[in-house]
Amino acid sequence: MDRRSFSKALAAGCLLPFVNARLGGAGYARAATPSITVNAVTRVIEVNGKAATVFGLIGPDGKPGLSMDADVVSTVDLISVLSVETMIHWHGLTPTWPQDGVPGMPSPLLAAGETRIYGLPGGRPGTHWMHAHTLQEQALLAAPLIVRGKADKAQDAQDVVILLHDFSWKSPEELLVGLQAGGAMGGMDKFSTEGMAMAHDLNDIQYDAYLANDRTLDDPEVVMVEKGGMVRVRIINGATATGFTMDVGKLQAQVIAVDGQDITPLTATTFPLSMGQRVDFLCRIPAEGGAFPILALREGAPERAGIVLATNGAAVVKLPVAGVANGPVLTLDSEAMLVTARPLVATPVTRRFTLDLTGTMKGYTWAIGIPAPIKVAHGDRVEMTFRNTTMMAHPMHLHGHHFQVVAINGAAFSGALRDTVLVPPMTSVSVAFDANNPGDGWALHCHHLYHMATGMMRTVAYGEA
Ligand SMILES: [Cu+2]
Repeated sequence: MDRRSFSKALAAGCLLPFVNARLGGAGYARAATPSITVNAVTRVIEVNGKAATVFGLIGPDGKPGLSMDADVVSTVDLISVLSVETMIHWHGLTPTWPQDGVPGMPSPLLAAGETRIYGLPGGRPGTHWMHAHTLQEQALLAAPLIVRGKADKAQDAQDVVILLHDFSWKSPEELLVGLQAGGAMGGMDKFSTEGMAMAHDLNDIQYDAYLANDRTLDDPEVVMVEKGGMVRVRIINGATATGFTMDVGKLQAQVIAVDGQDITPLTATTFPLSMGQRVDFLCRIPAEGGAFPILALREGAPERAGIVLATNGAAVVKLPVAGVANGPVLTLDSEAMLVTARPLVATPVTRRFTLDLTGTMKGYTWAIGIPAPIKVAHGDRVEMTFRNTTMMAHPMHLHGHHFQVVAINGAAFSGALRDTVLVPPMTSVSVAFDANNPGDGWALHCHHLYHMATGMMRTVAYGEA
């Protein structure tokens, strides 16, 4: 189906007869609950005044993204309206392994025009997202996936969702070839402080734009809010190779969740957000009203993305993309202060792994070094220590599980529950999780798309070690 006939079908509310729904590799049988449809489409957005053809994931309301109920298993019909193969990973959900959405692990890519049925547990309420686990992620095949529970529905706060992205007029294949040819070094930002033996490497891709909900900061989305009201801002870093620091400005704010998992509320107006990570701020709009930018500051560089919260009649001042200063370099200072609302049950660790994050900018190859396959048994309490031996930071993501951050540089603490943790250069971070979701090879990888594509990915398999 081409885009025009797809739009016509959507408008007519009769898309389903056009597609041949079948049980794909996911093998999930349609439940009695009504299904939610997600369409993988191509669409046109405007970036810096020019038309850009990108991918998109359109939910039942015709807008990007999906909202699910925490208390039910939702049947999701993923409908590919693309002319190329594709697949979507449900980042932050913990479905069965065949439904996880990594190509070939184990399910095959969806063919052009294919519909595949997924049974996705809502699980705990939270801010999650869905995205291609391929280079298509760079071309915006990504959207919010918000799971809401009873408490959320009762909460007297307006929900505002922000998906961040980094945009290039080049194709991801071109960007990758450029990195492998050594193109990274020329444009790379260096960061060093006193006492640091070597400069850290930041931003190996200089993008053409940084987007918040598909828009640049000089043409932002403006969300109407109420004077004196509460707003829950759910932010997803869907960028492929850019870290940001979120800044809610003058608003009174608390960070209430990271990676969709509640924490003990932390009073803060800024928070670091690496690729794949999410953060939820609960903000109070002042009684006198006004316009309040929610900014994403690019790491080590002046560019910004963001949206504006505005009360009725407030003057919205146009903000330039470039700020006056470089965005902060992401550290674990905030991470060390986080306390999960739901710690893992205290139990002895039954299996430990140390994984060396290695790589070289020359030739652009990255890896997770561990001599043997990573094998766990159902019921294990697993502890993994990531040791970053490189000069770039790596946001490490494990599929199918939530882990608790339990140590930074060997100093134990009871940190946040997450699915993606930042491991800065020359730093070690330990995480613990319960092996409670069997699979023959759950993806474990760096969420920098080009680090993953050039080798920084392993699997965690259940079975006899
Ligand atoms: Cu990495």
